[in-house]
Amino acid sequence: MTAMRPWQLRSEFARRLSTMYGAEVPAYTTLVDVSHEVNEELLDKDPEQAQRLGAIDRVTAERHGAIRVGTPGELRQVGQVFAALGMHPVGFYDLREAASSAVPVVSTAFRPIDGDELARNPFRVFTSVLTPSDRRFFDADLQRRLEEFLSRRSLFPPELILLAERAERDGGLEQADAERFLDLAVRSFELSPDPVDRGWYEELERVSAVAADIGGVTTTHINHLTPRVLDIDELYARMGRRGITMIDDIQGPPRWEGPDVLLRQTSFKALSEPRRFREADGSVAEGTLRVRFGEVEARGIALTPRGRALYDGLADEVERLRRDTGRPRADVAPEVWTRRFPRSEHALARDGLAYFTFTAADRPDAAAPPPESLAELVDQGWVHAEPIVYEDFLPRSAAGIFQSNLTGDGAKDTTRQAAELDGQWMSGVLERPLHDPYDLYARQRERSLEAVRRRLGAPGA
Ligand code: OOG
Ligand code: NI
Repeated sequence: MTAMRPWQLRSEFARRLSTMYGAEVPAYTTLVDVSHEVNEELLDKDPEQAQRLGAIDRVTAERHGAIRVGTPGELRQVGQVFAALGMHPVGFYDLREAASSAVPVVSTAFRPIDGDELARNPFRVFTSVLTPSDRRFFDADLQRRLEEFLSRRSLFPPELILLAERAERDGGLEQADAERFLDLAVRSFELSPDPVDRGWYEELERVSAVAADIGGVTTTHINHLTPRVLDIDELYARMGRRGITMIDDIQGPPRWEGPDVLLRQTSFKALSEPRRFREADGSVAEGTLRVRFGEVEARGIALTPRGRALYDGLADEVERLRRDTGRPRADVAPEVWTRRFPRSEHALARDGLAYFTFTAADRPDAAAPPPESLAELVDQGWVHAEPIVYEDFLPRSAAGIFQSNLTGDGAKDTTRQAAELDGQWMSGVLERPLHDPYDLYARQRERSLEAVRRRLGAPGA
């Protein structure tokens, strides 16, 4: 019998989820095909450049998904299932504050955290949990009925949770158990054919379409699966030519002359899918719902807190200019970036704005002692800097992505009390440490610097 290790379970889970989603949402398959087409072309043109932020095998298999659950208990179970796949909660995202529309959830992302695990398969899942205690969205009566409804459902069969616990404890599963685990796990994220209670769904929809999507049904589902593309502008143009209308914008940093940083994403709106509804009189009628959509992303270099502050400042400036001048974002943003953001990776590394790993270069002429500072070591060619790819999400873009299946704006009453939920709350619910993305990048950087110090004996590095 062969054991499957967590990373093998993760790869296989991602692959099967992709097959399932492709069968259910054919436009997703188009997105994957076009992504691969674009990636292949770039690889042919310049293999080294194309693979600077990840080997092509990793990028080709790379996906992220998104799920939404209703209760702390459900979130804890999700954490258990993903732990079996070597995916750990990273970061806290509060989407209740999004300016554009009301989204009553807080979120984290489950993903591998070690460099070698990311290289094997970086599958990640953006996971949101509903916030029924937030008075800006739900009054006491609706909160009570919502929590009651959610307490009666069970998203994951007990057998799945038991197998997940065993996989985490033993560092994998034997073949037969792995097969069963994968089967149950994938099935938990399929769209259910069960009829939807129309009255209840519509009541929640008046508060927020996301509340209805989560709390209006008795199951959960994966709501998008996102391939990674190396040139998202090219992909955007090609999708249009294939007759698939994307949202108006590519979110995140603009296309510009300088380095690619963080994350750029775009999506197509949720498609109308047939669903059955239970009406007030108990009869079942055919109808449609828009709950699943497609998204694609291009990943860039991870920014340090200082780099991120600069990024957020530029995003605000672009938004202001766009509003004041009425010019499109795609015109305004590159101008602002050209004026204010460093033009080269070298400058990002030197100014501590982005994360890199460092390796000591071979210097046959190295008779002189190496300089003390990292900036000098890099400038004088003692040390090579390799960018660290951004493995996380952006709250602003995430809020925009949520719009992909919001039909209305919902009703958020900002005069009422917010529920105080933060990373500590999330960690308590999960009964697991919540990792800080910056710590993870910094640790990777630090480990590489230790090796440089050992090689060069340079104290200031
Ligand atoms: C999650 C939206 C966030 C992303 O890529 O930023 C997300 C959702 O719609 O549930 O997936
Ligand atoms: Ni997404």
